[in-house]
Amino acid sequence: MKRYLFLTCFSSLACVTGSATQKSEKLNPDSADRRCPNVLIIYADDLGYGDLECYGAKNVQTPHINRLAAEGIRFRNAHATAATSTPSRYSMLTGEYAWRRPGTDVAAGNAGMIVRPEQYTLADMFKNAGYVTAAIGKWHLGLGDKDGQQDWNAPLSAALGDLGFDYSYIMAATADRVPCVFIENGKVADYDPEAPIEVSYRKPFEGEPLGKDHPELLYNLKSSHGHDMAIVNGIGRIGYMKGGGKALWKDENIADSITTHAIGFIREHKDRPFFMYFATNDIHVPRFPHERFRGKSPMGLRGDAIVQFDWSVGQIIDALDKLGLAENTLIILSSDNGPVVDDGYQDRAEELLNGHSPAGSLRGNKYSAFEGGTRIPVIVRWPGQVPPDRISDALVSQIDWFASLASLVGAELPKGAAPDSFDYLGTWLGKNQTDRPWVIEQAANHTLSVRTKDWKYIEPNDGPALITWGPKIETGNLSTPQLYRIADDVAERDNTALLYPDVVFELQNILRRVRMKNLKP
Ligand code: NG6
Ligand code: CA
Repeated sequence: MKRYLFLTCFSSLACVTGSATQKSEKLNPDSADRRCPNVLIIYADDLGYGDLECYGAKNVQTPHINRLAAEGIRFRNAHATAATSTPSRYSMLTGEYAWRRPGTDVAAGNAGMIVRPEQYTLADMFKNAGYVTAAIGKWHLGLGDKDGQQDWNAPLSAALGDLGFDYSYIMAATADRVPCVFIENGKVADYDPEAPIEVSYRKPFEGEPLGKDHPELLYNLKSSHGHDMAIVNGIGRIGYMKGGGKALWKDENIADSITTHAIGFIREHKDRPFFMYFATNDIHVPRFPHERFRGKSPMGLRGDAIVQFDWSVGQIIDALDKLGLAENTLIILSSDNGPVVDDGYQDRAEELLNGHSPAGSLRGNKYSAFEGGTRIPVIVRWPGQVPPDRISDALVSQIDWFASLASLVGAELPKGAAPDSFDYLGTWLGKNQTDRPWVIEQAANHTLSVRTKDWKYIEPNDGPALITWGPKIETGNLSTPQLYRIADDVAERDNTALLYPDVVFELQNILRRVRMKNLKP
């Protein structure tokens, strides 16, 4: 059991200016003292570097996110820690690289809790600083004590309450994985006692039709690869499921449900500092936005899912405005990994791109060791504290949100907490453009890369050049070292490893030392 001492949360001004002369005052978090900013992480899923209008997208309009960018900083060299969801989220929420921990790859919907209750999480940090904390939306880091042992008809044996979240309303994994129900504070939301829930990733349940045998039942979306097991809401999923009844989600309502819950939480806690991790289902597959977003982009469902994501963001900033909280809320908007076009459903995403480039000018997509896998949009807004309409080209990584936000609220971390996270608060808040000297990126097959401001090194590995399932996505794998001079080869076309052996050596050395926990940025 973790103890919460409610000791921290100093004057944000002191933290922001870093002024040694300014006295840090302790705040009473239960009072209406508004100097601790609310912190809201808006985390999209599979949203690429080129997918937002304010990052150059032409075929989709994102007015609300454009507004955040106009009122804050748009980072152009920011990186997620991994090219898939679970390791990226694990790293961001624990401040520890996922590749240090076995069992942090893309999790099944019945995975046991991957972040262990005794680990110190970002939510623990905020809770200890006196914040009320919430996780809303996609979780994908396991629930319960053990893989496959959950009883979905009772309170789960371990859930987000054990990780520092006071409130949670989540999807266990992804929308394409069972169980297709929301979980509120460790229990299935809107539980239907008439339809007890069973979940398996091993064998089907007798009498439950499967997507692979019954394509005629896939009335909402058909699979392009995989996603042929349980059928829920006319969509094939990964994994087998029985029951759920009234608790089953309707994919077209997911954005509405999570946005409503997020706004409800904000309203309820408007008078004290809150931390909210708002992780959207958009724009992950199955892309099945609500009817009112259909046709809002010329790109079909994938574009419409971006519009729906932008709507959710708009609703939240509108709620903050109406409650008078905008000035006192730090918003960080980003994505868990790079984009993917065909990720398993016949949603015509590829065919309707119409020249749109989800990863912008970067090579590679989700799963990849190339930049497109992990370089993602990051927008930071905090009116009055973060300069408006700025671009930052500083090299930054989501791994540092933990230590930087701890620094913002004056939290002291327990020994061993967030071991890979470092304080770059000044960069995130636009006070300076200090680069991280290096950033480590993890591809889907665990290949690691090192980015510096000018270079990118991808360690050699013998994996295939394209992912082995479905669409043609470059993995970035090569059996020899790759070195790209990113400064003038952003698309990673020209492998210069043989030309610059000393740079290869230097970057390999960084990687070796980071692996050994023997190098700090
Ligand atoms: C893959 C799924 C893909 C997506 C991904 C996880 C298949 C064929 N593909 O295994 O659709 O769910 O896992 O995405 O099943 S992530 O963004 O959550 O990491
Ligand atoms: Ca993702």
